[in-house]
Amino acid sequence: MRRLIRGGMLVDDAKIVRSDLLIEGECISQVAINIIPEPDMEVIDASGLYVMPGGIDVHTHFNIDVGLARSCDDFSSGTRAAACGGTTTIIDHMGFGPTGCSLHHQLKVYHEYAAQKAVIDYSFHGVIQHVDDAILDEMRAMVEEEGISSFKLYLTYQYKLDDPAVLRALRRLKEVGAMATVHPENDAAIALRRSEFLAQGKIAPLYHALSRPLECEAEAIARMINLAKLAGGSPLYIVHLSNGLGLDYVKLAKAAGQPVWVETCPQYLLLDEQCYQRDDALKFILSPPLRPKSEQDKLWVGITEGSLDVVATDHCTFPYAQRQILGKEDFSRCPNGLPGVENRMSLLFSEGVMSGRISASRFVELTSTKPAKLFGLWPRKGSLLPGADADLVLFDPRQNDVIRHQNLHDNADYSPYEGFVCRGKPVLTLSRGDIIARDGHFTGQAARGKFIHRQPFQHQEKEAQYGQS
Ligand code: DUC
Ligand code: ZN
Ligand code: ZN
Ligand code: ZN
Repeated sequence: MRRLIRGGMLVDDAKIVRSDLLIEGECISQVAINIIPEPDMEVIDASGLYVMPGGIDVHTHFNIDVGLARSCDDFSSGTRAAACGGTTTIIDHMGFGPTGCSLHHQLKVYHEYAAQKAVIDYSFHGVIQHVDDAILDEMRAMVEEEGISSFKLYLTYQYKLDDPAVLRALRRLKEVGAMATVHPENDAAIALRRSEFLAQGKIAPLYHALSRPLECEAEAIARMINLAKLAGGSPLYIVHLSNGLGLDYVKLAKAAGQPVWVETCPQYLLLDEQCYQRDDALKFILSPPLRPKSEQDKLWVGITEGSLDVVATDHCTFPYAQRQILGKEDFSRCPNGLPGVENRMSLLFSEGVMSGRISASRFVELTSTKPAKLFGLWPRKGSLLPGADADLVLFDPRQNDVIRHQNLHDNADYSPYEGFVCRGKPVLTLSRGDIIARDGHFTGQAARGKFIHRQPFQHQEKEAQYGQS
């Protein structure tokens, strides 16, 4: 099967060129100014459309049990929603398993969750619940045999790691060619503040935010950067950055040549702490919490100047009905997380590209190419090079789209972005050459997604540098 995408504006992370693109089977086979259609080619007219690498969302939590509740999107609903919004690959986070369980135990659980369900290609980040010799020994096999080349360290929640455990993990991850990703928040400071608020009867959602101020996050970012340096310069990826002070610490480290990268999410760019004054404030409980509007502006500077590397979602769905039951009497009983996997591409296209803050190439870098390079997927994913998987999203800048939860495909009962007007719309999503979504509806086959065996980090770092030169 050959598909010819004609007359579109092809966008990669470096340039925009009006060009045609030919797909043969699952891969891109040719990119050229004028490809003559042949009888066996299905022609897709892309005039007026941006043709870009499909989105890569490296931060989702399908099926995760956070103790208070289990998130209600699985690999079927979550990846369908992703596809409808122009995302063609996800890296989900393995959730916590039984105390003391091995890395391979959780990998098996997650393979079972995803197989026969995912409709787009996928991988997993490992999760380091505890550190001992057995876990450290397993890491190499995870990278070399299982294709899992990144691991999450939590500094808060049930399985938070202490500094010696973090140091030991970072040293070994560097050795085996894996990226450490971190949820940085100072758990002890948060626990103290939370217990003080609750003792005073301060149970409203606003106190969720006040119990974890930005200093808790920024302190933990600085600590992780220094521990990564002490570990010999292990590669470090900071997830869901919500504030400017944390970004300043990252910029210092980057300026000193330390291998540190940072992600933010649409909610931190577009929503702010005013949401905690609303009657439905429980809809916005997540960690880190939403910040003052002034922090949004600092993150947008990072997006435009290049110090922020990736925009992902942290998609983690708990319905409003459930939040009300669990969290009405006590903010700390409300499970944390926001949905958004279907809206990431549209929101950043609208508020980034259409608003004139960033170029379409920078959009591709943030949503697809950089995550692919950092997490061992490039150039198979995140590129328009011949030989790459034909994972594409076609955006129409002439169409507006109003976000309504009733039109989304996740299992939530609300959208935090309800009523938001997006300028520009993903009108076609292709995954390995298949048309899997059109005009916001899923058109692909069930369970067609494949597990992607990712490359070790070291290898990708070299390619990434090569690609940027
Ligand atoms: N924060 C959330 O709000 N939800 C899931 C995990 C996380 O770190
Ligand atoms: Zn987190
Ligand atoms: Zn997360
Ligand atoms: Zn639909």
